[in-house]
Amino acid sequence: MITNTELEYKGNLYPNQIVDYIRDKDKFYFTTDNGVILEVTVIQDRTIRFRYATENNFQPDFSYAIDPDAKRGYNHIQVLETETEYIIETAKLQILVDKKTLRKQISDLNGTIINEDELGFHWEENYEYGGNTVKMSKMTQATESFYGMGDKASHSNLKGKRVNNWVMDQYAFGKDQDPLYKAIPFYVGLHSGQAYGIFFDNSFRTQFDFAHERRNTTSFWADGGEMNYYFFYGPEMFKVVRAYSNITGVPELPPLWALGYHQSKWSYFPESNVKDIAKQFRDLKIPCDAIYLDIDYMDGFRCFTWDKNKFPDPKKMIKDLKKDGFKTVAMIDPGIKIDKDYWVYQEAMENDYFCKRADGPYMKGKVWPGECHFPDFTNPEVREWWAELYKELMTEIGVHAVWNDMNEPAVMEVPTKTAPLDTRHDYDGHPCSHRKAHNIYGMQMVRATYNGVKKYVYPKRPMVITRAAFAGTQRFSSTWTGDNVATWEHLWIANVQVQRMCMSGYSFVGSDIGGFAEQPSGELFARWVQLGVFHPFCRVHSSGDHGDQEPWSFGTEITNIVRKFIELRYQLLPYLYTMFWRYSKEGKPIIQPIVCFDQEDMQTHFRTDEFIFGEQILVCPVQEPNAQGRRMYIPRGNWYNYWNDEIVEGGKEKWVAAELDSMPLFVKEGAIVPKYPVQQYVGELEIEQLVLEVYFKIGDETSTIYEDANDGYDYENGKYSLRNFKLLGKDKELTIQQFKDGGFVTSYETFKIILHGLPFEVKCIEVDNEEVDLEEVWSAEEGSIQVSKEFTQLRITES
Ligand code: NBV
Repeated sequence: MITNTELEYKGNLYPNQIVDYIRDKDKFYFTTDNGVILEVTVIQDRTIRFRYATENNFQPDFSYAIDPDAKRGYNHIQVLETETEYIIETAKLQILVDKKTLRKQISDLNGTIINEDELGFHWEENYEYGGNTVKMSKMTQATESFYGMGDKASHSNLKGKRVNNWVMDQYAFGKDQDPLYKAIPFYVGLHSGQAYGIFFDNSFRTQFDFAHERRNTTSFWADGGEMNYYFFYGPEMFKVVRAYSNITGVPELPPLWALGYHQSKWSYFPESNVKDIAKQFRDLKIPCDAIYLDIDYMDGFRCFTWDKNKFPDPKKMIKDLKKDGFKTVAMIDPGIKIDKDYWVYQEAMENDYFCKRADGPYMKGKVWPGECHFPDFTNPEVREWWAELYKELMTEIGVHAVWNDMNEPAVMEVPTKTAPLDTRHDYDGHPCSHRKAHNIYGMQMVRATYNGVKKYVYPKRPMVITRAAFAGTQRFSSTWTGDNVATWEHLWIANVQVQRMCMSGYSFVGSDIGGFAEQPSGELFARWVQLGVFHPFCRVHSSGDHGDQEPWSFGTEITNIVRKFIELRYQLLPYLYTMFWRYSKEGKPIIQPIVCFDQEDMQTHFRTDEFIFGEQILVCPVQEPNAQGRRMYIPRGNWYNYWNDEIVEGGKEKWVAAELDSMPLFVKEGAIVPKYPVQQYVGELEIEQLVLEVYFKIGDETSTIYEDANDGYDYENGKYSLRNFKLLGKDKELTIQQFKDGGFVTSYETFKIILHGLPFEVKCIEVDNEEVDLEEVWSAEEGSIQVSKEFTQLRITES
């Protein structure tokens, strides 16, 4: 083994032997002879924080990523000391700290190594900027795979890759281009059937090397700050994501309209154009809930102003659109035009809210309005001011939601595309340069926006969208993947990015459907809509400098296909909403790559295309032109082909037919999938009956349906309806039990239960142990049963 002293010639410094150990309840401090302190905190049995100081000195403990409401608490901690190591044991893990090197080894309670330091912590002093480049290297375990890391446009399994986290405006980015718009320094590792996660909570530029430079090593490092990371143990992947979500937070439940289909373009103007687009949706009966106003609604791109030539009466326009069921979403950028006659500029100047350079002048950058200054959103007072700016926009003019763009921050005409690194930031009372604040700048902007929107749409729920993000931004805002391109490759990228974001704790995400730059063919557009309706955020957006990109822009055949899939999304809204509820409650990813669905099946570890929408629907987009179907991997278990009820056995690859008006879509056997009728927008119809699509299975399966008023906060006071169904299928019997919770009374009284794959003839139906008249409830033609929503047990038999 190479000793630490031998390694020092490379310019790196290493901890040496432990000379002091202190325990303070759930915290453990190990101090080395050369002044390194390792702080280990047991946050939960499966969540451990590791933090290192050099020169015996920790920096103030402050992070924007961490959710102040993160749950803490463990069942068990025990410490043992041997001649060579300290051993900290929790109810799930065992952490060994080597007395000579401070290296750690983490195992489960059976002794399986989950993660171990290779060289472990080391550092290099940064004489140019001060502080250290902090580094950590780990052993890569045999067959280890790596997932997560935000919006990387690369193969979902990052093994063999090196990635870089520096929030960047990347117009028309390409496959494998890095970095992109988001910095989420969190990954999930998987080996020996066990998953764990590491979140490196450091806002400087971070890099991760997943067995790229050296096959047996996985390492991560940052240009400054502390080596400060959280370790999460699964062993299931979704539990790792859940534990990470506990630490960095989850969003509140969005209003249901935010899950509808949204239409955007850069830009719809003037007012007549916006209204015309809205009218076409209704005339063509294509459901749509929101229309977006891009930067051109502003007066000379000044945020919080209106171009009165294009939009003479925005308040009335928004009101008219609302009558027709459309919400209006407006863009707000961070750059504030330098214009002494502009009130936002004046207020910021008077209060000294703009960022300054190290030597005193304001930071200046060119964006859409010309030269701009940029509010320092890392100053709490600036955030409060920014939140208040939304008052008029939301309460007076009536805008429903806000879209923050360019908040990396993007700056034009400079090679770095962003603010100079010496720009100063308050960082909530921990003054620093842009090197440290860059990655969280957009996050703090959208945090301020969220606070304003939330305050001014109250008692409704807020909806905010951001382009830039850091770990934890999911608490405040939904997001999209930025300026993609209308190519088939980008359809692949969008699919991978959204899955990856969901595995990075950021589930409220979608891509610009159809592509932002360039013009899609009708076929590409249709295939992208098919994917997009299964993404948590579903919006068509395009740069508008080419042809149109509305559902009807590509001829009747495409319009009909697009309508069919948007209608399917609206039917599946109660299913999707339930997933959002689960996500916002416990951080479970809304979309799971199939490796997360079945991590024990090695065949899933390198798949990119197939994913599970929620927990029970398998989706696989067609990503090539002229396809009549595709090969795909069906995860283990039995699945119903959604379109024809054919049952397929998983655990193998299969060719699945999918002409342009179809796509590979499967439902897990045993699932109960709720459906609403097609509506042109959320709330258009009062739901008179809830359809339950029941997919028969021999054996049992549970399904959940969450509903509430679709907006507002009554659900927090118990006004929700939670139904847990337990399905139990036998040769000649199907039983469905219902367990209800919550005080919300749904508008419908009955369920229409549609039975799929029932292997016997329905001869007898019992509701709560009483036989009912078949003629009254059963339609043999449709294979459906009408039954009161109150039942607790439904039994269907052949005799
Ligand atoms: O505001 C214009 C666009 C917007 O449409 C897009 O969605 C953003 O990602 N914005 C970028 C600025 C211009 C990009 C070339």
